[in-house]
Amino acid sequence: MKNQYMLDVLESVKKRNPGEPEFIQAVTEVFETLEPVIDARPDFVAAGILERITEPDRMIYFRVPWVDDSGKVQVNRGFRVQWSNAIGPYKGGIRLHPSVYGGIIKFLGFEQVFKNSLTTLPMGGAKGGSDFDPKGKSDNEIMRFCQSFVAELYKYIGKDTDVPAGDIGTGAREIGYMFGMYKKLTDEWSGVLTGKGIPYGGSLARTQATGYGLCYFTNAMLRANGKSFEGQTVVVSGSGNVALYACQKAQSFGAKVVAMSDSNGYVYDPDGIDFEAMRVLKEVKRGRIKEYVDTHPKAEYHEGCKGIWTVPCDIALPCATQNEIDGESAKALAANGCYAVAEGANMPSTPEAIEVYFANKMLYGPAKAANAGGVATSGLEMSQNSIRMSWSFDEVDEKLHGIMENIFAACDKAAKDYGMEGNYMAGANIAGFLKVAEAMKAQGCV
Ligand code: NDP
Ligand code: 2IT
Repeated sequence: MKNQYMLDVLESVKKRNPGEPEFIQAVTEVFETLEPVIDARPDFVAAGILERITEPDRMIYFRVPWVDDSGKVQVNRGFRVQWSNAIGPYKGGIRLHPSVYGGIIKFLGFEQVFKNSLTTLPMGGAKGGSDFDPKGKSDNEIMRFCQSFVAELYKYIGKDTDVPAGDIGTGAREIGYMFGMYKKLTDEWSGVLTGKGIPYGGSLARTQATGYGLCYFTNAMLRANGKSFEGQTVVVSGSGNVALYACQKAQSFGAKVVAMSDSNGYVYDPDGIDFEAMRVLKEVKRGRIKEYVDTHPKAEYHEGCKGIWTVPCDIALPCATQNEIDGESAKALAANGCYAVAEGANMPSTPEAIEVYFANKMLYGPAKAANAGGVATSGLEMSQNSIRMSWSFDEVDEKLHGIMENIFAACDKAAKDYGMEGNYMAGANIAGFLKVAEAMKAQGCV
């Protein structure tokens, strides 16, 4: 990056956000690709768009006390960052994981602004969460935590204000408990959360949406480069909501998914992952991935989740967490012939890994474009709640498919327009940014 103004803004972002490397990483990546836009748009400089877009509208930190099954009081920290409502109500998931702190929520909230813009639906960007660890907790403990979390959060959210949803550690069960508590506190039934259960306002296909959307995006990217999923070997990291449905859709497109993981290790199945067995193990039994080999004797379990990137594949779909592919893992992928990486997780590739993708001319589908199908379908859930209607699975899936095709087309076009053909990372950042920047400029300095 040569633009001195951008270097100065980035320097000030670094100074103001000490100890938050993930947030700095996300901002740096966006800035590095926005340079040609800022060079061409002095009006954005005059309007202070970069200074404003790197500072959230507000950030809420709160205590979440709850009583465990032994009667002991536990205290976690809750977060909600409301980043930008320039183009619609704040919107973004809630992450429950012991690694959560302000910097993680900020990187996710910042990314969400551009992602939501790419969906073409009217949604601003937000993120929330807690350092609560759902692993090993009983259903009642999960419920008491969720109720306490919402007893504070409800003051700040609303169907036209801020609409949270799921993320790591937050699925339909948690959203159900949160929705119940919101309703009790406000005496209002509204589409204040998405990812709800189907009997009470959830959208069909929201569960599948992020994984399916990832494959729709990847399919479009492959097609534009003369390739397809058919007959390809695929590795999917993670085995949660996004990973499971990415596996299912990739298989339906004719690919063979040979490996999946959790934070302890990975399984390799030379016959291809048995999707239904994996879904029941992870979604219904809430088991660990190593149990898969108990019923699939040809499959192997390996300790350590990083090893999954040494499994030879044509296409890699990282669907677990941030920075799960480092430079070394990216080199292993490239050396084994992998030619495409598309991100289901948020920021799963380190900057070094991304350099390796470009150096090896691999196709690279960045998270904020490739995994936007989840939040896009959340937007469709909001629409259904507003018009008091429920669309069929096929109707929602078809809309999702169209949105993902359009997102790929927008990334492809923006990259071409700014002289970076094939760089979908730059295309996603530019296309996502332009809409928000225009909206911010039009609305004045607020
Ligand atoms: P889940 O909680 O359903 O699954 C998370 C998966 O990732 C699990 O297999 C988990 O393993 C693994 N994982 C989590 N943290 C780590 C870690 N620190 N190291 C290694 N593995 C880890 O979450 P989702 O599937 O919903 O989310 C996965 C990713 O997709 C996240 O980056 C999320 O932000 C992103 N995303 C999610 C969307 C959604 O709609 N849910 C939408 C867009 C993006 P274990 O069980 O061992 O913890
Ligand atoms: O990262 C994400 O886009 C999500 N976790 C989904 C957010 C949403 O509001 O559906």
